[in-house]
Amino acid sequence: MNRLSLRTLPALPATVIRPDYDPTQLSVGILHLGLGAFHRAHQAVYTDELLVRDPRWGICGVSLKTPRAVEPLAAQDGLYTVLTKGSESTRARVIGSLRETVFAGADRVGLIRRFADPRITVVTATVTEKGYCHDPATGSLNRAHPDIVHDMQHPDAPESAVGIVTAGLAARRAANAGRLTAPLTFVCCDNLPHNGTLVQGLVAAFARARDPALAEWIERNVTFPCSMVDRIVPATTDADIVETDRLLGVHDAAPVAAEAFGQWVIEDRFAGARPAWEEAGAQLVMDVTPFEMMKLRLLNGSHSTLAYLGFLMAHDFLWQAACDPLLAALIERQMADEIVPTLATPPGADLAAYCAQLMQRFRNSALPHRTRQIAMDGSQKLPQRLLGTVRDRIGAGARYAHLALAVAGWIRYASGTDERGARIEVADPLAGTFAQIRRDARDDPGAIANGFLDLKAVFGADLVAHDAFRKRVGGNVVELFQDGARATLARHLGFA
Ligand code: CS2
Repeated sequence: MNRLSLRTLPALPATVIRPDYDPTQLSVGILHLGLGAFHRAHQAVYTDELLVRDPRWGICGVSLKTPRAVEPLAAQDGLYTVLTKGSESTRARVIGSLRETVFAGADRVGLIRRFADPRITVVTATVTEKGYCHDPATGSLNRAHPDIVHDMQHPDAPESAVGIVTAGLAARRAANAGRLTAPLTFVCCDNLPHNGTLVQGLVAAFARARDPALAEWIERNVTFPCSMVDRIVPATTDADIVETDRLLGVHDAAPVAAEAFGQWVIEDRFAGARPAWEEAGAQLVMDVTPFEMMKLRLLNGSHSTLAYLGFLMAHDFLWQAACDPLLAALIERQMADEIVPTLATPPGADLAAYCAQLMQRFRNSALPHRTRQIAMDGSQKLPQRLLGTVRDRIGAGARYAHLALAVAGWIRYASGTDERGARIEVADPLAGTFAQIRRDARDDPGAIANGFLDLKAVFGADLVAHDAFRKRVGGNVVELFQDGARATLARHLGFA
């Protein structure tokens, strides 16, 4: 089978949507860090919409940790397919916005120099929560993180995203010495609270340690608007590749499958030129906070709850968990009774309708989203997905019984065995710590719960010291170990 490429593009079947511009005529105005499925189904698609009118915004996509995504894309001239999967139909669209693909490990110096290119005025990033090497509970730079330790010693050969951005900004500053500055905007597109402000703080801390004048230059020339990003994009499966090849008639080794829904809300605080993403449906607003809280707490909070308890209840896929009547009841009550009361309604939104739409989105069986995939990196996700809400409920003197059960579900999962006693491969930067807690607790559920609840990096000093919170979550962990998730949940909901 021929390969998808600029050469085979014109011969694709008419049913496949494709670039309505000539990809070879684009210049590169965006540098993107993190070439995973999410970027390719989100920012790259919004950008693709604009290129027929404004060819300045081709993307240079950088993979920081592995060449895995780069190789197939490079072999296809950066082209790939987005399969949009609704419950009834699938649509294939070839995206042409990714004009260059780079593996950081192959040319670190070239990558850093790229930040100085005056045509590049926007840097975007999807490096996952853990990719910023911060302390999830406080949002400050984790100076003990091995990548940060390395980058502090070798600032010109950085490994971490924060180290690379700082080195890149130093190169931009050097290139602009004595001339007009070239303002730059960094748009974080990861699911973190106040993501722009958070990354700005991390880069500032790193830059200050390296050179206070650099930190000052960054403060004057670079903005870090916050953004809320949303589209459910599971890891690509072999079946997605087979389906894409059938629809295209040529082989695409790098397709992504996503739901039809998409949302992007960006704080309108750009330092220099930017793509008119609003023409592709993005919302440019003064304050992203209410949108971000709605999304992180309702969507991602529910996702994590379904992932941990759903996995324990033997659901491999998220849609199965969302269709399980017990879990669905928990999620609906958790959203309506405990999460929504902590939120401000974003302009134009309807929180009850948003919750109902989420249940539909979660139940999309055309997207096999693994509970195990969402369960990854819980230590980095829990603070913004569940614990901020818990804090607000505690502050208001209100109930948080459902949220506490969700947190207990995480602890039960992260303790590393499933309900049949089989080992769970817990993927998390703190996995080693979790295993040590389990060993020290000698399989005693109460001691396991206590070990986890002592983790300040996750729970913060306040929740670690909060007796009522510990008692409630700890009690749920013991129940989950003793009776299993299904019986615990049935009792919790008053169904048993
Ligand atoms: C998911 C998110 O993997 C996860 O943790 O909760 O990736 C989720 O699918 C997206 O945030 C949806 O916008």
